[in-house]
Amino acid sequence: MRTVSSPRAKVFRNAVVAGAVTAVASTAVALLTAPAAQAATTLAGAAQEKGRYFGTAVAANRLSDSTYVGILNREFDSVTAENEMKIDALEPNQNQFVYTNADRIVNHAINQGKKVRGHTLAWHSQQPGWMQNMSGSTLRNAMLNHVTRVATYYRGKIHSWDVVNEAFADGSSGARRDSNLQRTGNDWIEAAFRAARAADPGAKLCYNDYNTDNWQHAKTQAVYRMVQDFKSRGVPIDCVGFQAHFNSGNPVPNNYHTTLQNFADLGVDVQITELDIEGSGTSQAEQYRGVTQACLAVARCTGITVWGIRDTDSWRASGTPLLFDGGGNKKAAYHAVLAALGGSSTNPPTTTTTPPPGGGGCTATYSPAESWPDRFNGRVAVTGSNNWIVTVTLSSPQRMSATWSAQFSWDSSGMVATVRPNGSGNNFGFTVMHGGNTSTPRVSCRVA
Ligand code: 9MR
Repeated sequence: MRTVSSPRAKVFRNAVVAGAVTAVASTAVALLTAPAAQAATTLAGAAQEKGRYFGTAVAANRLSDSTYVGILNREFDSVTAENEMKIDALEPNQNQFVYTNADRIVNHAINQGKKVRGHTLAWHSQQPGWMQNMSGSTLRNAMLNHVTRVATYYRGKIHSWDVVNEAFADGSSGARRDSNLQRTGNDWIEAAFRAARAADPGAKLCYNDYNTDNWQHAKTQAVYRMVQDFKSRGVPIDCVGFQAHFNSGNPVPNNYHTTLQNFADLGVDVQITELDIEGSGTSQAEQYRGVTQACLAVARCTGITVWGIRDTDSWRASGTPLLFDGGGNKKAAYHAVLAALGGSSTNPPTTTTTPPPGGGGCTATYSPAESWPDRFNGRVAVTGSNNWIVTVTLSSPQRMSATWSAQFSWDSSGMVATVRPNGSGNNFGFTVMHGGNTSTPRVSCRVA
């Protein structure tokens, strides 16, 4: 992911550096007295500690749903547009590109510091009408033009592109899927990869498909042979995406780890790109756990993306295949994935209130606010006095990287802030770099 450079980001970085310098003197003491670092409490936070990302498909029309966006911002550090970057969406008329909805998703992700998976540059499905009616070299050129224009437009913003999607047939043939693109010549896939590399040399280029999870299946073997061939001939491919849409008729195979490892051994990254598992309760949770463990067991499995946030957001909503229920509550499957990633959901930030001592005095109420994979904001509201002193205590390895609306000073450990009014009222806030410890800062208030 590229760094977004804005004046605000620079101020933020400087604040982090300053905080780090103040903290150096007390590191030895902090190490002796600090409680054991707590486990990450979000999917993205836990995945990052394993060197991976945890993403979700996002639909642009849900970005106005605050529950949806709240979960998205808190839990995920990678985003795939569910439909908005497909060919019909981006090039509805030939050579007329419409990026509005795709940009809403990409910009949201980038503003929140999340990666973006691009989905998808070349596919037999969801083609605009004008492309469906094309064939031969006209179609080949139109496809390559689409790849070049879109990958160029998003150059520098996309972590991984699904360059080609679903190009192999189901069943036992091991053949390419018949399509207008396939009929332009068997080399259409490598042509698409070369065009994508030329347009965005920094993006990882993936082949993405479904029903490629079971190592024994002909389709899996056929994709494997194509990747092997591409690697041997220098066709630019960096990754293979396993969509991983599972249900009772297509359960998680017990050789899933073997499949991922065998592809990785070809010298490509593997990514689980559209995970959903129909079911409920323990059985669903155990399958999610198995998929997560399979990815963690393969060094080149770089991330997992689930295909939606709440069950009600899913393309298979009736199968309740996702990690959050329709109300946005964490399901057993969520807890299984988080635990498999080494995280823990036992210490979510909560509101704490310090009552005024002996009736008089003041009260400081802490409320959790925005959160990102590496940091969170907290707000404190003071009542009972305008002449207050609030103490905010962090726990190691937390550090404050930004403050606002009050005057802050720190003790020598950098963990205890003494906060006084600065003339801007009785509410203030701060950003905590949590270093994996998302426990709630403690606040207390006294009258000066
Ligand atoms: O989830 C997508 C759904 O909203 C669309 O109607 C459908 C149309 O093809 O595509 C779904 O996403 C698919 C993805 O792009 C490719 N792999 C299979 C996914 C589920 O159908």
